[in-house]
Amino acid sequence: MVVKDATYELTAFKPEQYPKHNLPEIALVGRSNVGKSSLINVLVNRKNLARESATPGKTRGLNFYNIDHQLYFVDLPGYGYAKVSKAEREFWGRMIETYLNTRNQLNLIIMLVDIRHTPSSDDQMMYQWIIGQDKPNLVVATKLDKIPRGQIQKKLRDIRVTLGLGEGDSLLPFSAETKQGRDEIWNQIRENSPKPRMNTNKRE
Ligand SMILES: Nc1nc2c(ncn2[C@@H]2O[C@H](COP(=O)(O)OP(=O)(O)O)[C@@H](O)[C@H]2O)c(=O)[nH]1
Ligand SMILES: [Mg+2]
Repeated sequence: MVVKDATYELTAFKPEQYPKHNLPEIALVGRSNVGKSSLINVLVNRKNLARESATPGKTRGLNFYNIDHQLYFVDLPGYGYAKVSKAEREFWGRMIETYLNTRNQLNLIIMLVDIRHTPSSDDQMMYQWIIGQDKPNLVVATKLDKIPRGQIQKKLRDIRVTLGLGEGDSLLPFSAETKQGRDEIWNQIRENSPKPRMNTNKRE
């Protein structure tokens, strides 16, 4: 996938602020620091489009990125960051929930977990909530480069079991360092995109 033009468009906190368009949106959810911004940067081949933050919890609103006027990535605030007040956590929770619940253009929810760790109770809750939505989803296990090759299958199994993924549910390992998994993620995004209207009279 070659991306020509990827631009940060806006940060929204409430629905009135979401960008107005009819393009498909792909949302990224996961704990702070799991690698959401890094994943966006690798997918669009930019070093620093989505700011990779060394300070967890920094991304506070919903960040919308316009990709070639074809689709949007929506970087959602990371959950599970301990050093914020309960009120702020609840505000984030509602902001994420409102978006995921009400956004018609939302086409695919990508949930990120760190391949090194068993998914937390926050991750488990999030995934249960996601599968309760009637939208396609994909789980990506990030930071693949940080574990020895021999452990990959065991870690992926652990994630599958802990989150309760079914046979048909996709789990893709990914590394922002080596870019391994990039093409597979794009394939999933493509498979879940609305089919363009074909300019042909042929019947299926
Ligand atoms: N080694 C390695 N580091 C990563 C990977 N993905 C993210 N990171 C690092 O993890 C930290 C958090 O990443 P970031 O993308 O900001 O996470 P976010 O909070 O979910 O947006 C940064 O220091 C990244 O460089 C990866 O696949 N491999
Ligand atoms: Mg981020």
